[in-house]
Amino acid sequence: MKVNINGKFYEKHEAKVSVFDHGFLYGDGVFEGIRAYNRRVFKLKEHIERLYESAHSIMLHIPLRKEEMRKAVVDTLKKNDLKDAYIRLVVSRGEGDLGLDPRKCYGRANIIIIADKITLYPDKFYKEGLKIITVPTVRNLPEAVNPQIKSLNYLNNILAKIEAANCGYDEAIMMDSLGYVAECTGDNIFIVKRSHLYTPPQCMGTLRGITRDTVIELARKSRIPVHEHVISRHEVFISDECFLTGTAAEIIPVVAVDGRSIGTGKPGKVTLALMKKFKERTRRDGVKY
Ligand code: PXG
Repeated sequence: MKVNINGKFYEKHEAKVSVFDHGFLYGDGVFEGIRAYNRRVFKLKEHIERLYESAHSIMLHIPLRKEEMRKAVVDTLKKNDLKDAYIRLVVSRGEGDLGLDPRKCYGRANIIIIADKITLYPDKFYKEGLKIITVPTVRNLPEAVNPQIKSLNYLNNILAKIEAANCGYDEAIMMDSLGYVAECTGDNIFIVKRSHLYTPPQCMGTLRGITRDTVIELARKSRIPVHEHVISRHEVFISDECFLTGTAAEIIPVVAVDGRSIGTGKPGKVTLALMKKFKERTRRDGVKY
């Protein structure tokens, strides 16, 4: 595996950044998780756009133009000769001193691009569905660290993941500070009720996921009404179907939440239809390399 650090390629064991990098010391930086299917990078433009928005929000200057960043991602895929891949693009504040003041980061941002393969969940869960729970850790408040910023500080989500794992579950639903459903630790959430699709609005504690946007578009094209609306735990329990979306997980059915079975307890019709459409879309669209 060849890892791209600031435009140079390194073998996996030699791909290193300084322990004084503020990404390591403070989680000061931003990232994206991107997928490539069949030698096409899916939604590359959207991921790069979101990366630069996250960076702008935390006042992190990325020393590359967006086109150069897109090219760097494509070059890394070519270098690794991967047909299907998961790309982790990280931009950290760079090296500084031991204080958290980013003005003391004398170097420039570090840009790291790793291209690898991942399957997040075993195939079984895509066929049979996931059983998940809600957890006590509340999603970051937008007024604190806005969940729209894909920052290197993922402790909020990791704490929720730990709580799920402690109870024997692989994924957790996080609520916002008002007690409504926000999202999962690395995925957005959808429910289906009477053939309408619902997902929490992005204003409270929800990342505007690129897979989420794709699913909304696919659903609308299939004439399924979509509502971005607050969802309570009760509404999840009584939904006909539930599924999660994310670049890593793609679309994964949920068949139980907090011990309540969802719908028939099996992946639902709407979910399966959207999974099929999503698969077709990922094979067809994207920047060729
Ligand atoms: N919510 C959160 C909090 C995320 O981190 C998503 C939703 C889905 O967004 P996209 O744009 O990918 O559809 C994400 C992004 C992992 C992992 O290993 C997943 C993400 C980020 C980092 C790691 O599961 N997903």
